Amino acid sequence: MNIGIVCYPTFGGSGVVATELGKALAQRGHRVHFITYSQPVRLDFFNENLFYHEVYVPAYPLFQFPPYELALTSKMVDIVQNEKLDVLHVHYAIPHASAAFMAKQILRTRGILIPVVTTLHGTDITLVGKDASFEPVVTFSINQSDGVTSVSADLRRETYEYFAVEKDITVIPNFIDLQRFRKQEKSHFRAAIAPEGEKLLVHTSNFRTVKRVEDVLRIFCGVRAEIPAKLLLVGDGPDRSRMEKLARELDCHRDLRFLGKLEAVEEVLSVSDLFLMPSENESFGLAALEAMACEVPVVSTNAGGIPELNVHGVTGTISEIGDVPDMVKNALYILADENLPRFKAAARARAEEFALEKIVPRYEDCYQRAIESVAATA
Ligand code: GMT
Repeated sequence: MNIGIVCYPTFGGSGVVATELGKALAQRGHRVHFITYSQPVRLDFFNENLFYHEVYVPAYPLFQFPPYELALTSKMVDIVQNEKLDVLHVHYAIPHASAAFMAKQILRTRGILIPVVTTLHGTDITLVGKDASFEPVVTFSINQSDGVTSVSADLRRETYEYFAVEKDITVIPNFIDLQRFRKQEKSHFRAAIAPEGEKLLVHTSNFRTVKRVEDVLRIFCGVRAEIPAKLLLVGDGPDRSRMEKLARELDCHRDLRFLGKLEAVEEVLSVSDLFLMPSENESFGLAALEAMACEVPVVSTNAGGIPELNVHGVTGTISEIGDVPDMVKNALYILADENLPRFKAAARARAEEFALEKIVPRYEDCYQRAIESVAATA
């Protein structure tokens, strides 16, 4: 197939999923065209089946808000027509699904029928999409898509609950490249970070409010009060400097490290014992899946789709959002020497259920169904 992928080319989960999907589809022989405003971070190599088309928004004094959606629409029209795409797959509803709808209408006037598949990733529904500023457009463009997928059953439930969506939503969970995300031998790194054999806790996120990084610090303090432990924080975002201040106030700053936006997150996960995900909202929890693939169990909340990944008492534990004492208790239980090996093994085994090779064909099926449904209307 000749596939167009539209996504946010950032460090965020939706961009990562879109990019990894495109790479996997290219490996499977499809031609994949990325249409975004900058080169996706994980797309920095040559592959004969991968193409990148940059969306350029011209500056003009009249534009207080540059009309990205229009430039994106025009680029989609251009690429669908000239590269003869079979399907357009847009990740994150806002504004990609509505831009795709407009592109589809323009192409129809040129005698081209392009099927559109929209993947809902989370905050496009749970946070931003619900806002009255966007809701009518989100509802309409989801209903106008020829295929709709969501990354968890919980996100599908929430979409039906808050939006007048009539379309069938197919759940296709996040997936993982088990070759890249596996426990690697990095004992020198571990010795440098935890020279006294301390337990290593880790958190990776975009440091936004929904991640509740404050709870990460408080859980860590609770654990460190009982056993020797260190904390690694990967990523960056709006709450980072507030968290640095809080770490000093809690007097745990000497036992933790803010590592910033690391590309090779699997190296940090390889030396870690426990992943903390106290999120308030999490449609799936790709960061937890990456940890589990590296044999790191997860202490998480029951937010959104996390329980569809993390199995309480098996691959980690689940607590109520904000219940820091419970998460401290659970962390200490998992980290106990008699429990940790079985949690680690179970985390990896669970991650294997989300192997890229198992999940990517489900997107191919979805494209095929969308292509057939549009052909049937011709
Ligand atoms: O985690 C984030 O805040 C980034 C966000 C995004 O849209 O890039 O991630 C969302 O999509 C990921 C990939 O499908 C999911 O694994 C994350 O759980 C989801 N984040 C939230 O729902 C908060």
